[in-house]
Amino acid sequence: MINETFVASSPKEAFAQAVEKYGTDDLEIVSAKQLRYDDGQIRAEVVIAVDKALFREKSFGIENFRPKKSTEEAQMLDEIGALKTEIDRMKENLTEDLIKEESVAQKIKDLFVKKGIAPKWIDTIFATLIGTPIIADESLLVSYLLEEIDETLQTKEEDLSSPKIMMLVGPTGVGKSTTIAKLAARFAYLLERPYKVALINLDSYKVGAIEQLSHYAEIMQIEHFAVPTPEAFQERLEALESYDIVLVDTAGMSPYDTNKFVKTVSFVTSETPRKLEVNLVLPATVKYEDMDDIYQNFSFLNLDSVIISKFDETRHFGTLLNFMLLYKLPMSYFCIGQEVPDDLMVANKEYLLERFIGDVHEG
Ligand SMILES: Nc1nc2c(ncn2[C@@H]2O[C@H](COP(=O)(O)OP(=O)(O)OP(=O)(O)O)[C@@H](O)[C@H]2O)c(=O)[nH]1
Ligand SMILES: [Mg+2]
Repeated sequence: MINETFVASSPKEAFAQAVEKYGTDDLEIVSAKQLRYDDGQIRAEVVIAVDKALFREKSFGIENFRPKKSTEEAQMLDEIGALKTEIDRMKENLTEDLIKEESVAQKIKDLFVKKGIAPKWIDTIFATLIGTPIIADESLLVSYLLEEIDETLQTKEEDLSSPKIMMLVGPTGVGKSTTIAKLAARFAYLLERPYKVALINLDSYKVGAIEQLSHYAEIMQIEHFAVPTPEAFQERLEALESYDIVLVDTAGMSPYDTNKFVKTVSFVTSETPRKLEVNLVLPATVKYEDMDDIYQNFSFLNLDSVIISKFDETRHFGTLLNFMLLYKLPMSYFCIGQEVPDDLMVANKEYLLERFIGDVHEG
């Protein structure tokens, strides 16, 4: 409470002032007295007790009571307020953009991973795109990834300008012998000029392996030989020195078959009269879980290229692409069916990419 004094010529008038100010006569009167002032006049003083807040409100008004800010301070506060609103708006937009970018990138990553591409490879590409408009735009991002795949893929041109030995290695049943027959027919009969071709079979494990190759060789009238040891291999190659192309078939090996593996390595590392090109035959149907094992085991043979077989047996090429992106081996030929000699083509990136794009667009 606070004591407030009203002064007038009579106590009645002084009280009337208090009633007028507070709008009520229900006021607590503390004292009422008449005094002679220094100027000789007699005046009445009525003191009432009022609530502090009510006193401030009635005396100064609520607005007036607040401490007055200087114009400069008020201006600054206004500016800070505007700035804060702007920051809040920017924060909102930024979060929206980030969420949008993240969801576009995540969606495309999920799609490519679903198609068999390794998340690690995608992350490496995305890391180079942060802050660019590409990462926030679905179709730009898909095109960018496809371009990256295209650039990373390598093909090996068919080069028959000098004599060579081509050995085909790979897991069991991937189509090595069939591909040898297709290649033999291509080189001997289907190119601009005929090449002198011979076949050597190192596969002494599989029942009927020699017969399988002999069958094709006899139809095509191409020389064919089976050799049991690296020494015999060496001798045979020397005897075939006048041939343009010697194709060498090997036993299919599971990546865990050490016996066959050691034997094949001994053939590969034996002295040959000319360079031996080792080609891994990999089916387009390769399983994601098997990829690493296949590479780890066969890369010991110093692979020159990869021949992709069984293109016709799948519509999903992501895992195969993943293998090529990860190990960066050039592709040399594609086998697109069982028919000898027709179902063979020189490797071509567009052919593979078109099929992959078809698969991606199916979602
Ligand atoms: N659909 C399809 N089948 C193929 C292709 N290439 C080979 N094959 C088939 O795959 C099977 C195995 O072929 P082979 O040539 O004997 O395979 P391989 O790698 O020599 O097998 P092993 O010597 O036992 O390791 C055969 O039935 C072939 O007809 C192809 O491109 N597409
Ligand atoms: Mg075979």
